Amino acid sequence: MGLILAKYWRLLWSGKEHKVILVGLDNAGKTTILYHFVTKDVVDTKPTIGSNVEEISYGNLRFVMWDIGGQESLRNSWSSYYNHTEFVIIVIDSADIARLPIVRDQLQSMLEHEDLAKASLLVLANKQDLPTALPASTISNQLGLIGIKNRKWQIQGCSAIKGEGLDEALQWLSNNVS
Ligand code: G3D
Repeated sequence: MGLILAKYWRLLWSGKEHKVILVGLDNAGKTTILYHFVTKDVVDTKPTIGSNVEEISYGNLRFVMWDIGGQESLRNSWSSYYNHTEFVIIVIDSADIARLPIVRDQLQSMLEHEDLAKASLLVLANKQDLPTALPASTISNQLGLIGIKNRKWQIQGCSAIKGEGLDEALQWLSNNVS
């Protein structure tokens, strides 16, 4: 009986776990955002070699978030994290205008991957505190988000350093869990 109850309890909880991958170019702010979700503080970050993973509770939901390294040499390994992903969060340095075409290409090839066919997409236009940051609407146009018809998507401006826009991001995830 104890064993059955333990199994039931595990199943109950496993049903509430939602896998999220955080991707984006290096320096976009992925790690800062991940640790803001965990601690609500700004932490010192180092470039992600491989990945960081954290579990985030929001209401009665549990998100398991993978922060995947964004340096050029690591981008080819992103697809090994795609399996069972419910949400893709792509983090963008809104002031890094020169690299937006790279982000657009990365995003397009991710969305074509069969393991992400059912994943919803949240674009975080980070570093909105910088004076040269493009607004989220301009980034949305440059990435061609309006053309995405086969999945739920959202773009959210944010500043991980100031902690702005991140509660809205978690709220969107929780409103769109499957
Ligand atoms: P990554 O994990 O995507 O590579 P990090 O990015 O989280 O390591 O952040 C890269 C740098 O951007 C860090 O600065 C971090 O403090 C900064 N950063 C992250 N989010 C914001 C933001 O919203 N606004 C501003 N102005 N800076 C941000 P350092 O100096 O440590 O390299």
